[in-house]
Amino acid sequence: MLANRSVRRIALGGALLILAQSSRLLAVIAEPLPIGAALSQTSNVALLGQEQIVGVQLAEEYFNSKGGVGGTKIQVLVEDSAGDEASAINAFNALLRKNVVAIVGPTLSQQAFAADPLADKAKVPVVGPSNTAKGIPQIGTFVSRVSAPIAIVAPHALDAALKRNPQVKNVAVLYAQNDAFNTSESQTFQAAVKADKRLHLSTIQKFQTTDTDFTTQVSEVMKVKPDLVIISGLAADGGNLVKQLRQLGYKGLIIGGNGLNTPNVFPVCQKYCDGIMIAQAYSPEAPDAMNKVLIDLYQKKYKKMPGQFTAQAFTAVQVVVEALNTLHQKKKITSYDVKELRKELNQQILKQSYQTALGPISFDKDGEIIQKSFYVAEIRMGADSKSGTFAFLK
Ligand code: 1QQ
Repeated sequence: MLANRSVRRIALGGALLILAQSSRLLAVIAEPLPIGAALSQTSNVALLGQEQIVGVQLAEEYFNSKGGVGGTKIQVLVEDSAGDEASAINAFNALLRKNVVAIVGPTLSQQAFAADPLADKAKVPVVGPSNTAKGIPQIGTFVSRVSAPIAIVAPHALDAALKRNPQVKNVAVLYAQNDAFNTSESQTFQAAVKADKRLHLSTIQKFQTTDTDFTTQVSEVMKVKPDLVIISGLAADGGNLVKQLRQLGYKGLIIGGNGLNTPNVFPVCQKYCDGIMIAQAYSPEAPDAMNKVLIDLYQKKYKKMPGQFTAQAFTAVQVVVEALNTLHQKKKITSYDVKELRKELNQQILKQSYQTALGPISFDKDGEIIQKSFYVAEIRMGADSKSGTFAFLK
């Protein structure tokens, strides 16, 4: 197609731009290959996003050390998607202007519902690294995710809690109603509690991800004398809620949702984080070869084990790189028109299987991840009330 048009090639900051005479920017296969990452680096959501940045950076380093895409290096371009929809939209637009071949992001489902349609319209593949709400892959043809739907992951935590204390009867559920993921996750928990004849859904309390004072909700929870409290919030609000619940005397089991699934919650609830049970789509104990690779890379830098958000972000980049490598075997990657490349990349992402740190994965026709193994971890805080670990339950 390009051959029919008169094209001019200009080198610009290391990138090779191909301009059509029509002055419409036609194709950019820049070297290194630009892969966008729209992840939260500021706001409260950075408690979750920070771990993802580490994941995409380790992936960039690792896959480049393995030759990138047929010898062409990749470059992960990070834009801060902060904590709200507008910031995610800005991050996506900035990445689209940089002619990325695909986007990994954004951090929250709430943001994905707002920003993903832009990429879908521009026909740029989006691989969700942590979007777990119902309906994400259905946003559009160009949207897939490596983060297993919360409807599949979350019930594992309820099973683990009931195994820990088979006497559980009264259950209190709390969730951040201004957030799509937390609403989705809570619906899953509520349905699972209602479906279990041993359990009674005693109260449902709502809050906002921006809340810091949970006195009202906690007093309502205490009135029903729960044996189990299930919290769907993000790290800052969820962590504070746990703290206030314990400070007001709650002694029973606590399940935290995916929004609390980070060591960054430790400074928020401190010693009160101890015992929170959280379902996991990743285990550092899984035997997969790529998990060993990730753990080695991570330990060298951080002297501890990676968490789920790091592993999923690493995997999102892996998926893009491996699908690009498959395309490269058919046709040299740098000879693609960028629009053609994105379209073929999207199809290829959905077609192949991957051996990842999350185990073997593939996608269904909608771009939903197909993953086998899920886990439950429990937070164990150290005597200093600062350090803690995620202990994986057998
Ligand atoms: C979502 C989530 C968040 C907890 C990811 C950080 O699962 O928004 O879907």
